[in-house]
Amino acid sequence: MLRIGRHHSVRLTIATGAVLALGACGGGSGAGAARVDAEVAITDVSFTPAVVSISAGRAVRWTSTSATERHNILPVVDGSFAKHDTLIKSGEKVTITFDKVGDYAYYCSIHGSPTAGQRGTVKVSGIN
Ligand SMILES: [Cu+2]
Repeated sequence: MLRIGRHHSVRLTIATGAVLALGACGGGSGAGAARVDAEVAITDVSFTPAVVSISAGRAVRWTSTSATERHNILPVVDGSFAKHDTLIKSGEKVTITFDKVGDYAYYCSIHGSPTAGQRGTVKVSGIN
């Protein structure tokens, strides 16, 4: 006697879902850098202008016009924004994006401190 076995077909569903974790990129104007809303010159002993105002999600760009001195950009409240603690040379540009509303005081630790000397503030307001 010949018995015909039943064939159970098993479907294998192979999920090949590649999950791409995209870094948080400020939102807004396309991939990459956020729009620069304010420019600050880094001179030998100051940030000029010392106070700038931008909208949330936008960026501030610092440019060193300081021929020989080197500088950094440190938040007075550590962690309040992405600090730039490597020294900035003459002609170099640094762009930092600010995502949250608030007043962000900063300073250069070479020529200032949180309370004196080379300091500045970035005022970030909500988008209207
Ligand atoms: Cu400095």
